Amino acid sequence: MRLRFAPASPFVRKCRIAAAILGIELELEDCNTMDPNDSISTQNPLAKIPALILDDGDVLFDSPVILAYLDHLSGNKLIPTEPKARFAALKLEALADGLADAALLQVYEGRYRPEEMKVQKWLDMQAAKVSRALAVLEAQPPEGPITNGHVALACALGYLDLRFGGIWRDYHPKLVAWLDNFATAVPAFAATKPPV
Ligand SMILES: N[C@@H](CCC(=O)N[C@@H](CS)C(=O)NCC(=O)O)C(=O)O
Repeated sequence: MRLRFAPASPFVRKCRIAAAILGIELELEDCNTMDPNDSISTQNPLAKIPALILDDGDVLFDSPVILAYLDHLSGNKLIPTEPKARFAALKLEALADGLADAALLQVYEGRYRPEEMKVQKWLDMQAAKVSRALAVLEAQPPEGPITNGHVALACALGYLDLRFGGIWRDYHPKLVAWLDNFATAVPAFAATKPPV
């Protein structure tokens, strides 16, 4: 299986870490989502990564679907099957992905819009989503065995470290400790750290 990949993507990182936890090998294939000629736009009409190219040529996206597929292949070791735990893990994954999305949109605003066209109100709205999500997670950091939600949260926090200078660390000591514990338990977190 080939994963369309870019080193800084928190969503690609989720898939790589999940695969490592589950003992599944993924081939990485570079992708440039900004290049209209990159085959990603035929593999995924949304032209987003990650996209997982299966051996039969079928393509899976987005990252929650890929994690669910990898988990299915490995006999459900990452996403709990018991309903209460399952929906808690899926909800945590959605919250962490949403946090990463709101962070990513702020980065894209800087990357794609000329300075004079920036809309501060919209940037503030995205920053507020990140702040609220962090506050909720700091109040009650995830517990228990590692799930898809934990993997997503580690990658979202890693993205804040990469693109926002790790400022979140100054105000969220419990989450910092949580991420340290995750990194100790999951060597793939350090192994997939994006280059600065
Ligand atoms: N919900 C998607 C988000 C994927 C996403 O936003 N990927 C970014 C890279 S980190 C991307 O491909 N951006 C290109 C674009 O938005 O055109 C997922 O979980 O996979």
